[in-house]
Amino acid sequence: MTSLSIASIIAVAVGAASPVVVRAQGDVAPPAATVDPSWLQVDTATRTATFQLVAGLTGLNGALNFNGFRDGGLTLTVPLGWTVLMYFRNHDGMLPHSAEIIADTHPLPTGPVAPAFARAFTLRLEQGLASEQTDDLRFIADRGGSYLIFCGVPGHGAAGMWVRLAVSGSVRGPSVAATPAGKP
Ligand SMILES: [Cu+2]
Repeated sequence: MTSLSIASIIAVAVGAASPVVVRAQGDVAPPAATVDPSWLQVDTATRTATFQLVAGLTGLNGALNFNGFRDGGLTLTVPLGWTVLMYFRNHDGMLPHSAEIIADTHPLPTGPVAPAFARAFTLRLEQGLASEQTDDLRFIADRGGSYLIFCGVPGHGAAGMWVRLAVSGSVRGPSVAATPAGKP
């Protein structure tokens, strides 16, 4: 009977402690956006970088973000000459979004502009793709430099819905990393 009583006390103690833990989690600030390594797949044989580009992955910036990042806070780096395959998906339940690779320009365009690489843009660039619609971009990163992955729906990119693409002649493989956010 003594052991049962102790078990009951422990059970009560655990039960009492649980709400405290929940409250403690609720009090802390939401975690900063993190880079999920599974977004990027690398095929060295075909020299192809495959990237999952998700519009409105989180609620950040009114969902005007790619993969939870805004204003260049994420950079995909690929070696010069590699093929880039981007699987675009609009995760935003409210707004349409699109994506294109554009030159690193300032000020930011207010709508669609000519892409920096042939076919480096999604369908319905200006109107955007509706919630959970997908499209693929496939292009060869045949010119080095800094580029923007930019939402072409008017106003979105200028409001922060862009991240970065770097095409580098001095890296051995693709990578994706969080980078300082700011104006281009
Ligand atoms: Cu958008």
